[in-house]
Amino acid sequence: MPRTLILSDLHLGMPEVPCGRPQRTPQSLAPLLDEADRLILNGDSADIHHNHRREPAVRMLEEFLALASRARICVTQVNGNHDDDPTHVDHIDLFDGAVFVTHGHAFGDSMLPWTPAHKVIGETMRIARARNPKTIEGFLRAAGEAAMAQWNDPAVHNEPTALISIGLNPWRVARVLTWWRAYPRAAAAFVDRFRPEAKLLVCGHSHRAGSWMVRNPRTGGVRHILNTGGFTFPSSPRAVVIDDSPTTLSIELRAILHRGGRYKLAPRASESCWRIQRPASATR
Ligand SMILES: [Mn+2]
Repeated sequence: MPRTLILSDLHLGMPEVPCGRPQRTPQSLAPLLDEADRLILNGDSADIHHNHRREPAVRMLEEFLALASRARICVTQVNGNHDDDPTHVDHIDLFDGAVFVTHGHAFGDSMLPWTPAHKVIGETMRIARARNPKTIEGFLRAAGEAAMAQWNDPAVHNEPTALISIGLNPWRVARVLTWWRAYPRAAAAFVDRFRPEAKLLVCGHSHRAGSWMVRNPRTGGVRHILNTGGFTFPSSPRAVVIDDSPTTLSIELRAILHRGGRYKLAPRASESCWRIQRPASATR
């Protein structure tokens, strides 16, 4: 039974902070490669655009991809706001469109409402969306362009943009909590608009792992939102594990444990599992 593993927000190259999460290295992440036939890195895998983190970020990502290649695992890289790259994809439709995968920085009007870069990001996104306002590709590319506006602004490299910085500022804490509350709804609205046929959305970006069922008050339909959280403060990482058989898709949100300096998939699902019957005529 082929298995797909979806991870997000590894943030390779981001330095650790006191009381932060354990360091990620290619070697510490290697046990996760034993668990999959296919790996989807759903954005913010490495801080490749940050002036001070680029070198370790690129090196560690390349090492991790080399380990995956040696293990014969097919890797797909999805763009996040820290690792936008035109050669990567902005989204993936899996299993005949039943599962929609995207990083999650395109859902709202601002991807990082607690940061000083909030204004330049929001303004760039607004202008970029107006050029192609109707398609999912337009929205996702606008988010990529807005993300790069942050990294092209030298001032942001001196500002704490990571979520750890919120602890220093109560106003930022409030902004994050408000954003976190609204995030599953914004995610569901994005899917309603661009992928109404999808049964599940897998995203990351907010560093708040979990599963939500969001009801659309207009249609009464329910969207399942799975967020894999992140490997840095303040989240604990999770993985979406998809086992694919000819008749059923089994989808689980699993904790990722840090034991003995290595990241491993928890043996059991931390949240409910979903089973989706595949149409008899479906092709993969
Ligand atoms: Mn992100």
